Amino acid sequence: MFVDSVTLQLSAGKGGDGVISWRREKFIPKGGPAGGDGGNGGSVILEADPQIHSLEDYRNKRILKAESGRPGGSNNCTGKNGSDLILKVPCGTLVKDSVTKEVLYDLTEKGQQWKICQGGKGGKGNSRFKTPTNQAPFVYTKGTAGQECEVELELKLIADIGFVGMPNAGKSTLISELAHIRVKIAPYPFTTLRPNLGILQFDDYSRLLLADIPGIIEDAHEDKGLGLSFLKHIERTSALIYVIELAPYQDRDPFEEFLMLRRELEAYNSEMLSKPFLVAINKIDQEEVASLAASFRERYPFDASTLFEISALNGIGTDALKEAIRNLVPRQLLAESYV
Ligand SMILES: Nc1nc2c(ncn2[C@@H]2O[C@H](COP(=O)(O)OP(=O)(O)OP(=O)(O)O)[C@@H](O)[C@H]2O)c(=O)[nH]1
Ligand SMILES: [Mg+2]
Repeated sequence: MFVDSVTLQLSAGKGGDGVISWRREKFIPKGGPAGGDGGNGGSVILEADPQIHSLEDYRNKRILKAESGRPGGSNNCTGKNGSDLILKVPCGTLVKDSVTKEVLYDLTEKGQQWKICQGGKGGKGNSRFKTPTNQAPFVYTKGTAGQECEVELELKLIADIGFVGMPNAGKSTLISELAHIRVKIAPYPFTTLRPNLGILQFDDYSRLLLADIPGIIEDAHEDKGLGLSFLKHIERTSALIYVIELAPYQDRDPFEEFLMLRRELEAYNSEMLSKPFLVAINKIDQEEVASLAASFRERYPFDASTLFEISALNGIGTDALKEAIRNLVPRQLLAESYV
């Protein structure tokens, strides 16, 4: 199950209390205070882990607590510190205040950590309060409480290139061809129900991260089909590839579908339209599609060099597309955190 949003109540561990205790040894009368300090409470830490692709681990765990520190002991023994609770989350996890929805933190890099709740401090044992004038203090302090918070974690995947297209257009077939990964492909709409990530590798070993998301239909912005919520996973990409299906025996106009996709992207977030993009007209291997492709090309208002006729299934035209993808995204944006 793909989960990209969860609300969690987090609490750090409490500090252990200091104690009152006395040194008692046979030949040392009035041994003085010997109460140790409490241990510190464990903190709650979020860590971005590229091996994790969804927040599903947290779906059934709403309340998470780090360990508390142990109280101090006699003989000036300090209590054990509570262990930190490290919560692994996917790269691209935004931490938001659950009420105001303000973004508090963005975990983007592999291994990046954020201490979200600081553990409480251990209290002081009575040894600490010994002074020249008070050799036998009956004083200790309690450990302080750990920090607590309620936050919403929202995953917005970080990829270089996002695929956009109607259901059945061949997006998943294209990512499997370019990134050599196995994903679910089937001849019916809405096969893909969660984003697929794949690495496109070039001969010089540079690589780009591709994201295939579920298909989009007309009025998706009014929640038709699967709606537009999956677009958040390509919102942070540097560029887009529109995958358009040539469907020769159906009364469909691929160019109108391209315009529709752009309208839906605009309805979601108009900045999506300012990303660099390529268009891949797919399924060119079929008969009777030449006129559909030609008509698309004629009406295409953008630079002709951004338009590709491909067959994702048979690998026709995909090498040229791959080369164009490489030139589309500046090199420094290669998603190294996924390597
Ligand atoms: N003839 C032909 N069929 C293709 C080509 N690319 C994909 N298909 C077929 O089209 C169907 C849909 O392919 P998918 O890759 O699942 O399409 P999708 O865009 O991921 O679909 P959703 O996940 O439902 O949005 C499958 O039956 C594929 O085999 C192609 O280049 N030529
Ligand atoms: Mg798919």
